[in-house]
Amino acid sequence: MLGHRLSAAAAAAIAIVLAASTAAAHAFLDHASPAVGSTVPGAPSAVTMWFTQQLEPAFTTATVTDAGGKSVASGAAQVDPKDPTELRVPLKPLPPGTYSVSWHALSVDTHTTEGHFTFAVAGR
Ligand SMILES: [Cu+2]
Repeated sequence: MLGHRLSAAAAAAIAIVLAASTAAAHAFLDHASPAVGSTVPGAPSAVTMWFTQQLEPAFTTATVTDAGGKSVASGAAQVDPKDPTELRVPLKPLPPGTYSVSWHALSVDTHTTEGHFTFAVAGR
């Protein structure tokens, strides 16, 4: 069961890397915390994503949902004013489970990109 989850996560990470290398001029997800496909031991207070290009805050957003599709964000997704490649979504206290992150970005070169990934919070 865990093995299946990890290999799906690895495939998703590889797909993102391939997309980034074939269209390097756009804002693709570089890395995230919690990491794409990872299982974290405790509930994170936020999902933070770093992109390959600076983002336009007004047209960049992300949602985080639980297995039932319900939002678990405690506030709006925000681009960091000090680092416009960083997008952060604050989270409610998360019970163990798998969560989906879906992002839509407009980069400063006016191209839109989108993607999604999952992470899991381990049970105790
Ligand atoms: Cu572009």
